[in-house]
Amino acid sequence: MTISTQGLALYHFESCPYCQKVRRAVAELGLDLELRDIRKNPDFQDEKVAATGKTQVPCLRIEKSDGVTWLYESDAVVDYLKAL
Ligand SMILES: N[C@@H](CCC(=O)N[C@@H](CS)C(=O)NCC(=O)O)C(=O)O
Repeated sequence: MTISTQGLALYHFESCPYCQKVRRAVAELGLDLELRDIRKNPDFQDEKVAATGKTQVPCLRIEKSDGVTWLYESDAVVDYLKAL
């Protein structure tokens, strides 16, 4: 059965080691997760900073029926994805 990643998006950039750690976990878990590269598309960074006030990546945007939350810290993001 495919694990649903609906409503999830990972804000990251290629050379960031913490982002690499999360992307590796995504690959190991076989998740089809939307990736939003903040360097290739600065609009992604702008919307994240507007929402959270933070420039840090990686960050997982979690959209559910009751709203949007932003999860920082690579270990926390990996734990969240493992628990899906
Ligand atoms: N403890 C954080 C460290 C993340 C981190 O240092 N990210 C760097 C890029 S590799 C960053 O976003 N630096 C810019 C900033 O913090 O605004 C994690 O594990 O996610």
